[in-house]
This record gives sequence, C-alpha cells and structure tokens, in this order.
Amino acid sequence: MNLSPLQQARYAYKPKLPGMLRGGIAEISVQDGAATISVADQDKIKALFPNTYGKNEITFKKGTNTSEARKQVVGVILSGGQAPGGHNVICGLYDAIKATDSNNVLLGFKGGPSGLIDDDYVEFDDAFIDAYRNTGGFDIIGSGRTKLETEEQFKIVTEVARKHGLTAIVIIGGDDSNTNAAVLAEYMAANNTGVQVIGCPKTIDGDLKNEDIEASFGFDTATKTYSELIGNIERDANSAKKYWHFIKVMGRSASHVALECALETQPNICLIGEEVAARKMSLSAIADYIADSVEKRAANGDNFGVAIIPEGIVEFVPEFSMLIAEINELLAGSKTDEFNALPDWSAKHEFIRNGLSADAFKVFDILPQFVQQQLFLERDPHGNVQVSLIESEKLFAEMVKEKLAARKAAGTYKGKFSTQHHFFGYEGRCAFPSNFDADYCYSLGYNAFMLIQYGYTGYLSKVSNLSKPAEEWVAGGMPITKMMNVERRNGEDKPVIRKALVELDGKPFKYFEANREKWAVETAFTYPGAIQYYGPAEVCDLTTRTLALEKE
Ligand code: FBP
Repeated sequence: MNLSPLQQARYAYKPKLPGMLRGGIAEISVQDGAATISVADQDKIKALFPNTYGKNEITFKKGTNTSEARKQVVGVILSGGQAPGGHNVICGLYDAIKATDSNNVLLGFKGGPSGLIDDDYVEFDDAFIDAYRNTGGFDIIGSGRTKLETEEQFKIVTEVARKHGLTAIVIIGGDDSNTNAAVLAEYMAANNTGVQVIGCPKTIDGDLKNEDIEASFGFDTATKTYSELIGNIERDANSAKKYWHFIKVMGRSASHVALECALETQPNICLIGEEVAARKMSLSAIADYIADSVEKRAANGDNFGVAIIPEGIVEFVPEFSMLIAEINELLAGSKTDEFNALPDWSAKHEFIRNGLSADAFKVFDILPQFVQQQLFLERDPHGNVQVSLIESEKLFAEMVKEKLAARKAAGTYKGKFSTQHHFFGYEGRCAFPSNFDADYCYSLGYNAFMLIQYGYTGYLSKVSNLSKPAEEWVAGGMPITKMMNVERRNGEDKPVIRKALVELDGKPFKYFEANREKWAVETAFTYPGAIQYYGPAEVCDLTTRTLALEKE
C-alpha cells in the first residue's frame, strides 16, 4: 500500500485517554451514580424496556478493577453515514479487549447492521488494526443504513451471536442506530441470551447530544474541514471582490454544522433551519433577508459575500413542507406512472397545476424551474420527494437574483450580483480525524469495552467534560433509555432517542445572533485554515466553538 507521509505519521500518533482510563486495565474501577428515568414518557418507555430501564448512570475511576474475568468475544458494527474517527473507536475497543486478555476476540461485521444479519465478518488482529489507526473513513469494515428493528432480525442476530459465542455487540451510530441498540439490548436481556449491547455516539450532523452526551464524534473534524474550505472561499471572495458564494453544508435536518461553520468563519449570511421554522419564514422572506445584506454591502461598494445554507433548510420552511406533502400525495400509487407518461414538461406542469391546492401551487410557482423539476423527477424508492437532493444553494441564489432585479427596477439597488455555488458534505466525512476526534473516538471505544467488562447492557459509551484537556475528561456510561421519548414515526408511536436541534436560546446561537447583523454588512471573515495535527495544543487540540460556548 502507498502511504502518504501524513498517514504514516498518524499511525504513530498515540490518542489521549481520559485520566481515569490511563495506567492500565487493572486500575479501572467503577462508581455507581443515580438511577435514571427517560427524558419523557416515563411510563411508556419503562413498559417497553422492562429489563434495561431505570439503570444507574456510572463513572469509571482509578481503583482496583473488580470486573469478572471471562473470555470476551465482541462484535462491532459501523452504522449510517461516515464520520471521522470511526476507525479509532474500533482501535480503542480492540486495545482494551486485548489488554484485558489476549485471548479475547473482536469481530467486525461488514457493511453496517446487515453484516450482523448476513454473518459477514472479519476477525481483527494487530496488523489489521494498525493499518487503520487515526485514519478517516469507515472502510475498515464498511457501513450501511439497514435498520435493525424487527423481531425477525433480532432472532437472526441472536443465532449469529450464538454461533460465534458473542458476549457483546457494539453499535457505532447516530440517534436511530442507538435507539435500535437499546431495543436490541432489551431483546437480548429479555431472552436471556447473555449478549450485552453497547452504543457509541456518532454523526457529523451533531444532532445526537443531550445533557449527557456533549458531542457526537465526527462533528469536530467535519466542521473544521468545511470551515477551512469556507475560509478559503471567503479569502478568494475578498480578493476577487466579484462573487457572492452560496455554500450548502451537510446536516440532514438540524443546522448545527452550519452554525458551527458560521462561528468559525463569520460569513455575511448563515441560515439556521430551526429559526426559520420558529419564525415561520417563507421562501420569499428568506430571499429578502439575504438580498438586504447584498444591497447594504453593495452600497458600500462590496459586491461580494458568502452565505452558508444548511442542507436541511427547506424542510424547516412551513410552506415548503406543505408543498412536499401535497406532491407526495399527488404522485401516490399509480399516479406516478400517469405523470411519467406525460409527453413534456409543459404537460407535466399542467398536471401539477390541476393537482395541487391553490396555496401549494403558489409556492411551487415561485420556484425556479430547475427546482420544480427536481421535486418531480428525483424521487426515492417509495415515490417521495428527495428533499436532500434539492439544490437549495442554487434555489436561494436564484431567488435573491430576482429580488435584486426588482429592487434595481425600483431604484433602491445599484450593485452587481454574480454567484458561485458549492456543496460541502462528503468532503468532511472521511477526513483524517482531528486530534480531538482521534482522542475522543479512541476513548469511546476503550470505554465501551470497560462497560462490557463490567457487565452493562443498553448503555451508551459516554465521555464528557470535553471542552477541557483529555486528562480531565470523564469516562462512564449512560442507559440509552434515559435519552428516549415516544414520537410518531410513519404513523406509529415509537420509542426513540430525541434528536437535538439547534436551541435558539442556547449560547452558540445567541452568540451568532448578537454578531450576525455586523457580519451581514461588514467583511468580518475569519480564516480557520487547515486542521493541524502537530504543534501547540492551543492550535491542535481545540474543540468546536459550539462546545466551547455551551460549556462557558
Ligand atoms: P448519519 O446521520 O448517519 O450520521 O449521516 C449524516 C449524513 O452525513 C448527513 O449529513 C447527510 O444528509 C447524509 O448523511 C448523507 O448520507 P447518504 O449519502 O447516505 O444519503
């Protein structure tokens, strides 16, 4: 294999563990905390999880290891979208397993949760693991989005576990995957299989966090990668002084990624989906808001700027959600075939005009034609609109252009408006993990094994106090049921981990809100530069602005 110099150097990097996990397995003891209850719907969650509900939170500390010595055979899966640091979770898990007993075994099930169903696995050894230390990506065993949720799937997993003598399964995933980890843990306990299930909090979207989990892994590296690119674009914009750049950043639903990038780079505009929903902003109001900044900057002679658009934005616009719901209805069942058989776009447009309510058609009608067509042509296997494919960065650039043309005609705006468009998503999901993510992920994996060794199940591996140096981090575990409530999903009440949206009264948003009017008019760009792996800790080990502000 050809290795880049950085890859070789990163192999040698020794991730930092929380102080309490340093000094060897024999010196890690456990301290029981308070019993837990779920964040809401306690009676319902308790009834659904009779074997795993209400357990104590726990913290590891230095002391004599009192866990029972037994051979451990652990299976691990990566679930959902890639996030930098996933490899290090597996490396930390492996190191703790082998440090406890070299006869212990770690199996990696391939391609995500489906690997557990298909019994497609690899047994890790030192050489295998060493080739992935401190690297980005999930290619060590691959990932997938199959959901482990049905009784039938659980029976197969139990069979696979029995075949390999698995004592535990570690699920590295987001809110949905960890919800499924809790359900699997309950099933395994209820059926006396002896298989423990532990989750690890992953997602670049940053929406798996709560009073216990301070950050999901991958958010740090992904936002730093996007912020580097956005800073570079800002500098280009400020050099050329001729383009407005519309930059969409990933985050399927919540706007944490966009907000963090804005805090890092101070762009002229950053939309926050949660605010758009709270203020019930229309598409036209959003376009006016951006056009105001363009106009004010143009009055100062600055015909350039940068606007950050979160990937999930359109779903937060109430009128747009209504339009999507009507389109899904309009093309339900055989009507898709009828629509597809129409000869051209003008016939299709007529079909749409006749099928939508007057209000929905009004919204449809203000959309640029390429977005109108995207709404109808790119559909998921269930026939639903694929909102994530909508090029919202182009949509808003186009709508702002129309607003400015009207303002020019009215004589209020005299500037020039040329745009460039970008989408940053996949660029950040497999970057070499920052020191923070390399350390955090390794710690999560190492800690996950301590939870297994001490016999816990249905717990999320928890490492907190993350805004402090790693030495001061606190390692422990939290029953996943504590983070759950009941929500309506696909017409059914389901126990799920509550997704964390941007809090409009939280410190990160408040800081942004207090500064954004200035940023909208002045050129207050900041240039974070590339992630640094070697050098002073205040440059290399810095965590996100979001976490720093939350922990202020
Ligand atoms: P997870 O929630 O699984 O961590 O994935 C998040 C994400 O990176 C989103 O930001 C993005 O919308 C999505 O995955 C894209 O994934 P895919 O290419 O599978 O649609």
